[in-house]
This record gives sequence, structure tokens and C-alpha cells, in this order.
Amino acid sequence: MVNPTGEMTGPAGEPSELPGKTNQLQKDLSSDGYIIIRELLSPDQVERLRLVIKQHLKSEGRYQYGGKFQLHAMYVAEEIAKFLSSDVILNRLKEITRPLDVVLTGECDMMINTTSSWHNDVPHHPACIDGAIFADESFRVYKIAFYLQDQDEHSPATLKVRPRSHLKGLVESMPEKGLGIGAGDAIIFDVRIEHAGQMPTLVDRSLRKFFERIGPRLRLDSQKAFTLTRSALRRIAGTPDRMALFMTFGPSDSCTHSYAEEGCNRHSGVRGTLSAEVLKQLAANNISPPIIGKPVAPQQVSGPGT
Ligand SMILES: O=C(O)CCC(=O)C(=O)O
Repeated sequence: MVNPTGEMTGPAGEPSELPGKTNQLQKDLSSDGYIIIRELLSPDQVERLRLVIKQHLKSEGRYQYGGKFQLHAMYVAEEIAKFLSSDVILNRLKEITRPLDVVLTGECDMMINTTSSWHNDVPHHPACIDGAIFADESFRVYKIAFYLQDQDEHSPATLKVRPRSHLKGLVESMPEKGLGIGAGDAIIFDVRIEHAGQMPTLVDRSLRKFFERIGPRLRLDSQKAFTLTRSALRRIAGTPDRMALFMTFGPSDSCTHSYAEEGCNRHSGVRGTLSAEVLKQLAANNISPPIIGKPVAPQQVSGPGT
């Protein structure tokens, strides 16, 4: 784990080690499958992001997993795109992907109060079928996660990982670890690692089943009914909102590209544009527009007779 004031970085979050040498962030990610960067965001930034996410998800996004989330958040909320492409974030991503440039896959989600059981983020990847992805030491695709509230290591809300499971696959027997964090910390994890967020409780599971059973009969959106009931219960109990923002990235190599291509196939309808300001900032950092969401090149568009 790395403290921003520690020995690995220079002023303003700029990388301080020589290019070509593997830095501590890279070493920890490749051995443990996750790192925590402390106090990357100021309290004001945390407050602002919580506000933007809450406002956005009030009227947009999808009801699911007992909460609400928005896929491809950077395409729908300019402030999120600006935040994720700010120097303080990109300098850290560059530190992790160097000597190669950063590639943004385009996977970028924001969520409020969703639940999540144990899983990894590569179940659809072709190399997951025979487990080859877990033996591939060159695979370096990561998710940066901003949890916008304090989550101590024993809290049910905290992100849990099975350290080193990114090299093993789904191994329930490996010990789990709750990652205690403060609201301004960032967690970066290998998309292959087994992880879980706020696990559904017995009440959550029963409510979901109940609404899934009665929803169709009553012409109710069962996911919406589940989320709204859960949020009423949270309000009564005085449970604060749990919010997070995620973005997937990797070095400019074939693994990141094939991971993103696979995402494009699953989200083939997604097209997104970023503002000129955000694109300029990405270009200034040698980063191309995110892969998922890119307009399809004319020769790839199939039409009648093709
Ligand atoms: O809700 C959480 O904390 C888990 C998020 C997660 O599993 C993911 O982004 O892949």
C-alpha cells in the first residue's frame, strides 16, 4: 500500500522513479492483485462527487442489485469525465502502466447502494474459459475504485478481496481481506481478482426474490420496487448512502485491447462522446478516446449486402 506522501511519488503526484524500472505500485499490483492509494482526493472533491452521483442517479441510471448504477458514466456526466481525466488521476494511472501509455477501456460505472457478491470481472473473457487468463503474467488490466465514504476493514460495506486470487481464478478457499479505506482513498485492483462489495443480507435476498415473483403479476418493475423498498429501509435505519465510481484501464498492449474488445461486443450499442476539453486533456497525456463507446469505423459497419 502506498501513501501519497511516501517514498514512491514526487510532488503533485508525479512519478518519481526512473522509467523502465518496476515501481512499488506495479510490484504490489502484480503480486497481491490490489493496492490502496491513500488520500488521493480532497474532502471537497469527495463531497462534490457524492453530490454529482446522487443527483445523476436520482433521475438516470438503472435499478439493479438493490441500488442504482450508471454504466459508461464518463459519457453521461461531464464532471465525472473531467474528474477521471484530471492530472492527479492520470499521473497515477501512468505510473502503473509505464513504460507504456494508458488505455481507457471505456468501462466506467457509478453506483449508489448496490450489493455485490463474490465475483471477478473477467467471466466473459475467452481466456477465462480454460483459466489461461489467470496464468498470464502479461495481463495487466485494472479497475480504479473511488469509494466516497469511510469503510473500515470490518464494515459490511467495504470492498473485500481474496489477495493473489488474480493468479488463481475463483478460489473460495483463499483468505479474504476487507480493505479499510477513507473516503478520499483510491483502490486499484486487477480485474481478475475475486472481490465482493456490500454483500446482500438475508432480508435483501428475500426482498429481491419476493419482488421478482410478484413483479410480473402486478406489472411492477421488480428491480425498481426492490431498490425503493431497500432504500426506505435504509432511511428508517439511518444507514448513510454508499457511493462509488469505477474506471477500467491498462497499458497500451494486446491484453488491454482484447479485454476492451470483449467489452465492446457485450456493449455493442454504446456510443459516447467526450467534450473537446476532456479529449484534449487525454491527448495531452497520450491517451486515446476510450475504446468502448468509440464510433465504429466505416469499414466495420455492416449493411445490406455485406
Ligand atoms: O459494490 C462494490 O463495492 C463492488 C464493485 C464491483 O464488484 C465491481 O466494480 O466489479
